[in-house]
Amino acid sequence: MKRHTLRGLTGLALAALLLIGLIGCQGGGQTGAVVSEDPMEIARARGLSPADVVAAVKTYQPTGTYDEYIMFASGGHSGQVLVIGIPSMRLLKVIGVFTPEPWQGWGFSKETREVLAQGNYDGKELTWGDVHHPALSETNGDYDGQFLFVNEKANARVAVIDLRDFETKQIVKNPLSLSDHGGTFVTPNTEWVIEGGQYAAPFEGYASLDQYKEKYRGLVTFWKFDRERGRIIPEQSFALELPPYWQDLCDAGKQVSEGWVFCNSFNTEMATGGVEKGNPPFEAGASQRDMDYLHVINLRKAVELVEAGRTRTIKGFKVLPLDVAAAEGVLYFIPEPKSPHGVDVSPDGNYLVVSGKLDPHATIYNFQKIQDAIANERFSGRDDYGVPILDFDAVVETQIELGLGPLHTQFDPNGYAYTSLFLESAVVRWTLGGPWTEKHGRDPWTVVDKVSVHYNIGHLAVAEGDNVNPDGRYLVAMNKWSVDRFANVGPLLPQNFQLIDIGNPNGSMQLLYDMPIALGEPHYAQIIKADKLQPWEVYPEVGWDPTTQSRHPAATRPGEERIERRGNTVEIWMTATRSHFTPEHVEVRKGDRVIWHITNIERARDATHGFALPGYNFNLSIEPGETATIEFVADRDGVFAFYCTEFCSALHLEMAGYFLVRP
Ligand code: RUQ
Ligand code: CUA
Repeated sequence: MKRHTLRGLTGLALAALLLIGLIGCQGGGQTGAVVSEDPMEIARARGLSPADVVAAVKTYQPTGTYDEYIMFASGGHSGQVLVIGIPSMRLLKVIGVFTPEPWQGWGFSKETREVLAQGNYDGKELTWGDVHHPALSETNGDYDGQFLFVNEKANARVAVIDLRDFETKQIVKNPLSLSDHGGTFVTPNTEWVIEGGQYAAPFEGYASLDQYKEKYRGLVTFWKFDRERGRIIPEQSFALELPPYWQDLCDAGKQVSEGWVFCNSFNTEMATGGVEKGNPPFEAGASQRDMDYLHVINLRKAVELVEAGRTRTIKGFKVLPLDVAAAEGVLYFIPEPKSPHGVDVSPDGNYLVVSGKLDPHATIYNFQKIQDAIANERFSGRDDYGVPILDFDAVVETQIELGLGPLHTQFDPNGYAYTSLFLESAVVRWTLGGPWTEKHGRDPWTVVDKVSVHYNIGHLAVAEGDNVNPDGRYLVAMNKWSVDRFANVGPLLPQNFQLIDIGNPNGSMQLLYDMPIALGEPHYAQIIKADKLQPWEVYPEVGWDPTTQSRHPAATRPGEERIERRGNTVEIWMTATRSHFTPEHVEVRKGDRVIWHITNIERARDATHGFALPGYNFNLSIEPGETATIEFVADRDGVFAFYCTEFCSALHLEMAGYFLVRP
């Protein structure tokens, strides 16, 4: 197409355009018009370096071709989850999770409103979220592409997303804690979805800060997942009571360490702040000690004790008490330096990597040594709550100096680990030791490469980099600050995802692409091989309820449309297809209760219809086959035109009707 346009230009016009391009380039690298067909000439005109051209070629995804990987990223404050293609870094979907999402009608239909309401706090509706850590379901420690779990830190909630339709099916509100952070993580066969806590508080009611040590508690919650039903079963779930240290990130053991769970913590000082009262501020009070505690949890043992009835019930939820856990070998502590953030288990399950935010080292623990220390009771003491503390020297494998502010680590298949360096704004690549040494053939436990990122990286995600079979290939740096990377859009700046090529383990890492994230602070992401996902193209049958993944009781076939009145209730069974709703007139009396079902009877892919009812604050997205319901009291009289909100056909604007509310 472009070529035709070019042929149509006169030589003079072409020369003029080229000149504009070249002048523009001298003015700052970006040009409006580059008309050459010669890649090198275009690159020169746009001021691109050879590395830029390589990066462009590595990330460009021609129309109609698909990305090799899909990344599920937290949507941060938006309360949603982002679906991003890799390597193109194209945004494919925003999944409504903890907050209403108008385009998808998420939280507007009766069905989805009920799912959202599962996350209410004591009946109070919450309209934002602080989404942190997505976790793909696993089979034998490998992503299986069936479900995605994600936590919401501000209110300690966990959501279940079904990857057959990329929609949220369930939200559970943790009854015992208000905030969480160390979740979600799954056990290698997704029997348990793990939600670690964060800021300690009393499980129930009020207690003053003087009673912090006695009354405040931390916890980690094990949510039982029923894969058949695609739901968490709260009655079969339990929490493990922990000291009021601020538990942080967790990871599930895998392979040799399957059955164990590891969570790091900070504020083992049990500082309670109060800078205004002359106390040390939290950031100082919580950083006094050289060591905090890595929590080592024997999950199998915990489950045995829960099944043996050793729990207490608090607020209707099973809790395995701290004294039982400490006495029965469920819980051990390991000293970990200095306000650590995150613990990551190597793909073989042998090594645990912990980075201290205030320590340039990563500390690597050896799982077998931990087992030996437990068996031989190599304890250096117990904490104030009676939890045995394993002797640091007995369990540590090594420490490596990585750089400033190390945070999170992921892995590739070649025996390399990748750690984010927050203070240094870099990603560092280093070698694992032990059985991994022969894979990379280099010195074990050694830094081999570093690449700068922009700026203040938090998490990083490697393709399948936290499961038992990492792919490597790509790494995404999830940067908190973007500063000067994008056009100035005012004082609030987007975050910056940077795609990095890690495909050549013997060469250096290469920065490929910047993607601004403009709706919140994503924390974590996971990257799955795209062909592991097998989502539906349309719903399996006409009249489908996505919230139950089964036939909707109000499914309506063509010819079955009707309006029925029962006393003050008016119920409508409507169908939608290109380009009309049936019926088109709906008339009620003011004060009537209206129950309105709409079935999209289309079978064509992408033939989604919207349904807007202005004045009553409804918008629905009704995908092919779906039935959705709105329910409300017609408390305003007047005439309300309802219409389709997806430009579905040439006569889309005619896809409308009147809702008449008689006074
Ligand atoms: S976090 S930037 Cu909320 Cu996972 Cu470490
Ligand atoms: Cu249906 Cu527009």
